[in-house]
Amino acid sequence: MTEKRRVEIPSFLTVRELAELLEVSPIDVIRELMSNGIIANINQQIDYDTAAIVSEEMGFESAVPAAAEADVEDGAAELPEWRQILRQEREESLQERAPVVTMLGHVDHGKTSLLDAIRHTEVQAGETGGITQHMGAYQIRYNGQSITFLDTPGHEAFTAMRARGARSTDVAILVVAADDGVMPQTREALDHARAASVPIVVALNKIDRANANPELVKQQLSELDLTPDEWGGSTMVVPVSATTGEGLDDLLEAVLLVAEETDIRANPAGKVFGTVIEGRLERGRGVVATLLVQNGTLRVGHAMVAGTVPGKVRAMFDYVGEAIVEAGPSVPAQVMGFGSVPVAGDLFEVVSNEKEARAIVEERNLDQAAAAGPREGFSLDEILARFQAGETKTLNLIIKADVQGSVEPIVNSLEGLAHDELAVNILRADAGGITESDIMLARASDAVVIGFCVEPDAAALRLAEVHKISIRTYDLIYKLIDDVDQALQGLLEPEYGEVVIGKAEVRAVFRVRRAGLVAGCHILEGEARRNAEARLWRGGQAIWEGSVSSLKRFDEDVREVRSGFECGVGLEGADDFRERDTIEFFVIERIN
Ligand SMILES: Nc1nc2c(ncn2[C@@H]2O[C@H](COP(=O)(O)OP(=O)(O)OP(=O)(O)O)[C@@H](O)[C@H]2O)c(=O)[nH]1
Ligand SMILES: [Mg+2]
Repeated sequence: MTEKRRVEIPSFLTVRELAELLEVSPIDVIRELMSNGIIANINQQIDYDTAAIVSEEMGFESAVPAAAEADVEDGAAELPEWRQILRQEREESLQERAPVVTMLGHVDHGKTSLLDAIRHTEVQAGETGGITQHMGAYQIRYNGQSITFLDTPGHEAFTAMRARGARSTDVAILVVAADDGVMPQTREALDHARAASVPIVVALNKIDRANANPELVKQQLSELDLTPDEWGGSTMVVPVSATTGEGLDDLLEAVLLVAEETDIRANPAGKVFGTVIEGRLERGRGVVATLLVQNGTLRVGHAMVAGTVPGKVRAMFDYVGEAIVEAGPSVPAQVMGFGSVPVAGDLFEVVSNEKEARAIVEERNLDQAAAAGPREGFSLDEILARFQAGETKTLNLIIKADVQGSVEPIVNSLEGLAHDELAVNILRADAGGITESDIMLARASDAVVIGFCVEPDAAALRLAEVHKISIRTYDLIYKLIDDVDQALQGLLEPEYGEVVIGKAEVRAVFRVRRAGLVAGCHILEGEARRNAEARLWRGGQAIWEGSVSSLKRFDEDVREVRSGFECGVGLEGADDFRERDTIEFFVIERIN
């Protein structure tokens, strides 16, 4: 038997591209698709699964491209790390757990509102400007079944949070406003969900709006290969309104239905691990981290490690703030007891004791240091040296934010601001209040301290006053970015140029005692100014250029003369005026 030819098929491709790959006629591909019940034209996109079926039936062995293959084990495409660890649990120890559902979508499409409507609370109204800036975790009960929800922000700055939200979840709800349709972060969120192999339910929100156009949005969804099931596709698209509550039951039913198709189990008695959803420094409470337990049961007193942060669970709270002593699979818990703020998105695990936690951290730190090597161009000394040598023009910044999850989007957005020759240098970016140490660093590096939802403490304020260090605080990320942008503009080397302010025609020439030769002029346009520069034109040629030495109306010295008026103009050192010459007045101004 001849061996099947192997073809590498990308996640999405058109019928034409598949035909080219297989070196067959597109007609044959279309015919094969039809025999599988799929009516497609030559330019239509099909997904990997469909393409794989067709190519297999046409006698090929299909495979994902080599680059993607590294991440694929046993046919499970890019399983998030926690799922891979979970596979080490024995089958018989696995029990049902609450599905974890992440709200994803473009800014303002109603993710938080939907979640509030589901929970009957009012978080959305309480957020600054109604814009979600970190990740929230909640648990609800629906028809006797628990469901864990993660809320993510839709603003473009928060890519990493959406990616983390998609990776930590069982089901993604892609929220699309029916009056706005598919937008950039809708696509981005979809990519994250697909990259994490997470099933998607679409919530077509705001259908109460008069300008809602659900049919158009469904069309857009189809183009993203999210064809609604009512149109013969396989995506559940549920029309809802967070405002009226319409469709919420259908949405939850759809989510539970989709969840049935995935493995939503864990071992409550197994190895305790999960994902850091959020970490923050709270006044009076210290480090508080929101952890989503994904396997095992986290208990007060457990020693733990999250990334390179060791800790011990001193107290735990559920999402409404009630103290709890344990949290099992799918339970989001606010945990106190980490040594510093853990990084959102990192995995955490319980270890046997604090000593082991510290040992693991030490090892990881060593590994990281070895892997990172000396960091090019990021050492403070280096930046300072270059700055002092005038080699770079940089704005040095120290960023402090309330939660770890905000640090990253702020840093990313700020780094994206760099103008041609100007760099933004972030010397420190951490979660936590503004302290003396930040001010000292700022002083040493001529940096500006920026606080996001945090304030300087009294000692820091004092020190900042003494050393005249500027501290700016914000509670909206966009204002922060705007301000820094403005500051950067201010740092730009100013550029000066000529701005013509007026033109005059010489109508008579006088010789005046002491003032010398004076041109009797009529201002044709704009104005003449005493402190302006001027250029004398004759027959299309500039014959003189210099400063205005006198400007008079009748006998009086004046500062300016507007168009339509007569005046006497003296030009420094010019002694050759003729009738019909023109004088152009200009000033040198900053033009950027
Ligand atoms: N009419 C109507 N308005 C809605 C609906 N859902 C949300 N809104 C409004 O849309 C705006 C944005 O809602 P949010 O819930 O904050 O949107 P979001 O997706 O969480 O926004 P980010 O978290 O910033 O990405 C608010 O003014 C809501 O009142 C809805 O179903 N109908
Ligand atoms: Mg929101």
